[in-house]
Amino acid sequence: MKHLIVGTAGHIDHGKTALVKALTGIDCDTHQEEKRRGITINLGFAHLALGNGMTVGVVDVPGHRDFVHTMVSGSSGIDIALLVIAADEGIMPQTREHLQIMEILGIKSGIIALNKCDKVDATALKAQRGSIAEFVHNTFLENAPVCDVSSTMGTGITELRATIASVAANVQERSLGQVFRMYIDRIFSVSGFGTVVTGSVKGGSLKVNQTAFLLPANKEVRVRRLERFGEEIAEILAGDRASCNLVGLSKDDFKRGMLIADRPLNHTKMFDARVTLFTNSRPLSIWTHVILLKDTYETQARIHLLDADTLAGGAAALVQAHVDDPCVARSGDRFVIRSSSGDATLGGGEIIDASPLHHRRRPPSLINGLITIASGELHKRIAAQVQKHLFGIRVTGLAETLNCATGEIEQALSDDINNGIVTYGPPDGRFLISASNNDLLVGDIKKTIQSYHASHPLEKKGRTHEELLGALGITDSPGRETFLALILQDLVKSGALCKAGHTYILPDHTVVLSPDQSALAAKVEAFVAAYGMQAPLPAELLKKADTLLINAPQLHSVLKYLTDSGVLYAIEGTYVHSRIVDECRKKLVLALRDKKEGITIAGFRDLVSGNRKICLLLMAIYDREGTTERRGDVRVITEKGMDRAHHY
Ligand SMILES: Nc1nc2c(ncn2[C@@H]2O[C@H](COP(=O)(O)OP(=O)(O)O)[C@@H](O)[C@H]2O)c(=O)[nH]1
Ligand SMILES: [Mg+2]
Repeated sequence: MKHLIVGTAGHIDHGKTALVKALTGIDCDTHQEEKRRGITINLGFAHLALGNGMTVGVVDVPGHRDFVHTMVSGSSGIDIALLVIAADEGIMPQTREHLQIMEILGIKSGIIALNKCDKVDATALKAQRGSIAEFVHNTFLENAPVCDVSSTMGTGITELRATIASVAANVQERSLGQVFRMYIDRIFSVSGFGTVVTGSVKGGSLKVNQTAFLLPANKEVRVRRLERFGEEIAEILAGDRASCNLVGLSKDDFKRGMLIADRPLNHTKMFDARVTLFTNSRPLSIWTHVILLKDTYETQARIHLLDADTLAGGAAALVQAHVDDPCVARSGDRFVIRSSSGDATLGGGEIIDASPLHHRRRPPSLINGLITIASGELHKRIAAQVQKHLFGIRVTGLAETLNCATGEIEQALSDDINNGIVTYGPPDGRFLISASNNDLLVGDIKKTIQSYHASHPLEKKGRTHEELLGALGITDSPGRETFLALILQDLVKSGALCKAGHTYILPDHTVVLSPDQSALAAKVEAFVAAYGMQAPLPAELLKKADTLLINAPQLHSVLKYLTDSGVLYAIEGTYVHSRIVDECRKKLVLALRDKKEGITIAGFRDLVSGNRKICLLLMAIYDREGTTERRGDVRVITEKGMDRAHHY
């Protein structure tokens, strides 16, 4: 069964409420004031069995010009428009206004009910049909069926119901893969139950006992009970008129215009959109104060024209809307703008980007980007969003931004392999980055490592993951660490990078000494070796180097090289030649093999005939490499040390 909502529209007194009653038996004008004044003020709700097993929700809206904002909030969630035109009066101001609004809201299907047929003769009826055909030309109702009815007499009601059924059969349902969103249109308390809110489900689904969120405050609630068409139900779906009994908050926390979602969502104070003005609208200047209506939400807003300096009636422009009250918006959402005094509907549009940067200037690149997104199919919108993220975006985050399911994104990516997007990671944690940003990022990674190699030519190692994060300036979010790890993994796999210990190096990085450097290395080595058991202090080394015309950086890189390649040992800033370390180790290990109680520093000094300082350094080296272990005042041999002893 499809889940769809039919909504009325049309001028006041043309019989919308009477027609809903004739179709459903439900009187939507239930309020005292509505009864007294004989007009609809609030939204009315009913449900209509179509006779084919299918039931649709019905929203009845007011036709009075003072309640256009109520009409917009009711019409925002509907799938099929039921435009009611009284045969005796014909097309009137709110007939026009409501049609324009429904066009702007993106409603695609509808039916025209030519009501009060009992009041006119056949000739007048024919004339009305002629003017209606002209009126709906070039609108979504151009090919809509026109049904002659009389709500009070009951004429044509059966035929109208059958027409609604056949139109409903051709309407595409809303997506269930989306985030669950329901904008609140009514709030009430039911004694013993708590707060109940109602609305039209815009997308996704919600189950009983699930956790939901009241937005934009992002407050958590539990779903205790759900109803559709007045009957309890376990799950509500996109396209349902539903009521939700929610626990966890008080009734005062809820306001019309807020929304219930199945996850926390960001709200925004601005979005980019394409706005179209009604043909009869007054023009907009570059900045215009308006009232902005989106679903059941209403706010003061300023509209900033991006690709035009003024906008005339009937024309369209790209805009950035700045709203006074936080708004939960998704790309593709529709909205209506009215004059700031609320006396005229100006037009409306579709949100292109719900998380834009603040556009103070309006460069052509910005405009072109927006045009691409606005006109584009899903893969173009994906490409445009992904391009904004220099360091990639998670597929889940992208799905939320684009208001679609992750599966739809995966599908769009596999449909079009050449759309310039590179993906990293497993499906559930996939990151997307544009090919051009990926090239830049990979280039930056290589450059960072390259420049490290260049400034440390005698070092075998490169840069660690953490050092790269810092060097690339991507330290601000934990997700990006994962992203960089995935890229590095990929680069190692493809051979673009290699690992050296915990660091990443370029594959062609080798430490090759030039003849000059070799000569230098030989000099420094000989010089350290000459000290024998007198380990040179760093300052002494520098002084000696100076006399050999070796500067400090040269000395350091050569020392690093000699240490990396095992010729020298570096400990506590002091260098000891490996020959000394090896000779003394042999003596120590052989002595300790038969001396399980261990050896003191004094004993070690006697063994190797060295000064106290070098003996302390050597013992530190043997401890570090695991040959010996300190036990109070003595060093004992370890298992690893015993292994070594066997080789001597
Ligand atoms: N003669 C006649 N009167 C109708 C018909 N439909 C509605 N009316 C009357 O027109 C008035 C306005 O109807 P209502 O449903 O409140 O109009 P709405 O403002 O469009 O909701 C009421 O007095 C109805 O009884 C009809 O088909 N024939
Ligand atoms: Mg009414």
